[in-house]
Amino acid sequence: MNHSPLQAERIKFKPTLPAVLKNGAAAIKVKIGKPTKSVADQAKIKAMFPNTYGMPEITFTKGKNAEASKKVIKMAVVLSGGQAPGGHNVIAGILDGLKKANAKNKLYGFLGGPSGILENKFVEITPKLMADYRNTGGFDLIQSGRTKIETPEQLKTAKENILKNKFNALVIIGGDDSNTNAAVIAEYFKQEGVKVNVIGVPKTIDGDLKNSQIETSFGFDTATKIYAELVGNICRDVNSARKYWHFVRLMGRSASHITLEVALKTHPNITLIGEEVLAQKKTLSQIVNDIAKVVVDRSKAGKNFGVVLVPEGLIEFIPEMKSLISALNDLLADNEAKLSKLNTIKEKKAFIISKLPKNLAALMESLPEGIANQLMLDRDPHGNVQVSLIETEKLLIEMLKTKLKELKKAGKYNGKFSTITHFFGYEGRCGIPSTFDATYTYALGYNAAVLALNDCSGYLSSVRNLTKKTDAWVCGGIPLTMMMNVEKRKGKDKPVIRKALVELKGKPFNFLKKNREDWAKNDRYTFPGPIQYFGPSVVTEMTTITLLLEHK
Ligand code: FBP
Repeated sequence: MNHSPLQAERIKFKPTLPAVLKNGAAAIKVKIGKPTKSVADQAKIKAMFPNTYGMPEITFTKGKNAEASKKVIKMAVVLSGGQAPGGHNVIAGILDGLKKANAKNKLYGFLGGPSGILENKFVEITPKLMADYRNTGGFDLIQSGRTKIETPEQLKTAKENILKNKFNALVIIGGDDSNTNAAVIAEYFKQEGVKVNVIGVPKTIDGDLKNSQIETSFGFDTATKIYAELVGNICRDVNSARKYWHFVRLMGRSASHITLEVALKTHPNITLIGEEVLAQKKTLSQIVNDIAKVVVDRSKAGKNFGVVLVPEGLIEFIPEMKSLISALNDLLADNEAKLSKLNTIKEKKAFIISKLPKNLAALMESLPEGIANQLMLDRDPHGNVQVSLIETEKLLIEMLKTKLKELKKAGKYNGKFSTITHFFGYEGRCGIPSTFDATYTYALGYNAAVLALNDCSGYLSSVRNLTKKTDAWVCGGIPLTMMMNVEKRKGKDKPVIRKALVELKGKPFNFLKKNREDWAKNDRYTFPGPIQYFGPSVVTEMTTITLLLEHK
């Protein structure tokens, strides 16, 4: 494999292990905590997971554990969902944890995500193969996918393939949905008497797989550093040219953690946070009015420029837009035949509007043409509107232009509003992991191997105390069922790991709230620059502002 000079140097990096993991599984004892409960809906979750509910939290301490290195195991790993920097290091950590315990232990990787389990496609991950992927970004060693193993047939196939290959453990590296799936598989295996340990690892750049036990998901650190570098550069460009308003939409399918972290790192003029919009029940036009106020005020101060951050999930947090999308999903599904007979988009739109309740019809009519069309035409394989494809930043700009025209007519605004749009998402998901992510993921993987060697099934690999030196990180396992609640999915009760949204009473959001008036008026931009892999520890080892504030 060809490596760039930086990657070649980076491959040599040896992540420090937390002190407790340093001497391998034979020197790690399992400390059993108290039985646990799910975060909500205890009776329902208990009934859905009779074999894995209530298991105790596990913490690792130093001590003799000869058993863990006596057995020889075959372990399989799978990457699930969107890419996140550090995935390869989780695998490297698992491999090294297994080999340190017993050189005969082996690791295999299912190919292409969970569908690889169903299709029985895998490779052996040997130390030689792994060598080229240490500290690299991406998931290309074994790729990823979004298949879920849920139906009785899929669960049976998974069991047959795992047993056929004599695997003793399965590690699922994924986000909230994938780890919910890990819990379902762990429960199914126990119910079937299959002695295969299933362990999850918390991954997602979105940062929404976190709770009182999981401090952060891996990938969030690197991805937000990459976006913050880009946004910081835009802030500097804006401040130099002084002629454009830049609207930047940032990934995060639902929660606004990425946008918040990037705002804390760069201090843009306007930051929209979906969770706040929902809490304040804001309408689209109220959001537009808020932005317009800042544009007008800045213009009066001679500043016809600025930077606005927009979270990818914003649309679904706006109550009226959420209602419109849900009504459209139903209408489009119920009237498919009639709609297919209409020839033009104009006719389709008129038909849809005639079927919508009055308030939603008015909202649909007020939307810019391109967005209204997108809402009607771009649908996913289930027939639903593809919210993540909606270019919210363009929607806001179109509506702002109309608003500013009105203000101009009324003599309340006399500025220039030239805009440039960006969407940053895929740019950050496969970056070379930061030192924090490289070290955290290696520890998560190593820790997952230790959990498997101790027959802990149905656990999420947990490494905590992350704002302290690596030596002091606390390792162990959190029962997956502990993080669950019941939510309605397609009209049915489903057990799911609760997604962590931006906490409006939390310190990171409050920092933004306290400063945003100042950032709106005055140009307090900061320029984080690129991720540093070499140099003073103050820049190489820093983690997210979110984590630092949450631990303050
Ligand atoms: P995960 O939750 O699986 O980690 O993926 C998150 C994410 O990167 C979102 O931020 C984004 O909306 C989505 O994936 C994009 O998905 P896809 O890769 O399927 O286009």
